[in-house]
Amino acid sequence: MGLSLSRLIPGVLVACVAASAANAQIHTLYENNFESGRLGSEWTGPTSVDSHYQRYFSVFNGRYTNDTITLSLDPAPNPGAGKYNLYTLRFDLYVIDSWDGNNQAYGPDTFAVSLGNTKLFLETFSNQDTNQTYARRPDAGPYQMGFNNSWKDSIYRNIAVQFTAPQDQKLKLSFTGKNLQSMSDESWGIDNVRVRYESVPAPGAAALLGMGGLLAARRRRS
Ligand SMILES: [Ca+2]
Ligand SMILES: [Ca+2]
Repeated sequence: MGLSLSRLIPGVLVACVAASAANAQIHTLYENNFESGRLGSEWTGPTSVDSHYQRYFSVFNGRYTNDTITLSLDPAPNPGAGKYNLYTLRFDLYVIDSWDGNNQAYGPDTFAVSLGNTKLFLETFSNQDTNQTYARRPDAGPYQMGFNNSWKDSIYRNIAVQFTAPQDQKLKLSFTGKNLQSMSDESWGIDNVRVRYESVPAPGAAALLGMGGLLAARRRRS
């Protein structure tokens, strides 16, 4: 009995998780396209808003070089026993001017996102003929969109990062550039920042639910 249960549970678990994902409601905790031209007090660091080249970049949160800016948010409401909040951060990244990707002499030119001290995203980007770690092509670029006329620029839309967080403290999401040169040579910005969440069953709860359902089914058959 113990053996057959343990063999069956993985399938039951998958079914439970799939059912809950289909029913789960996705809520918006935060979204900002920065078209108002100002950052709220939820943003800290050397904050700035740029509107110089709106044809490509609209109004955005930037520009920065080797800086860290932080978005602080109250966590989503407690989802209740046996559940947790699964968050998804989405944003557009503007990679501006002469980023060198993995090049060791001029880089590696890195962009990172952290939750508190935990790295959620760490990739290099290039607007040159050099390799980068981020695995997909930009949605626009690289070509000259603005700022330094000598260098191309790129737009990566809808970068998505999933995470969970403690219920009893603020979410602190940090965005950081590293190994970059001066603002006129390598800079970045972010736009269309969205934080959404859904409450999903904790794995333990799903397994228990699955086992309960299985035992009930067995009882009915016997
Ligand atoms: Ca914008
Ligand atoms: Ca440029």
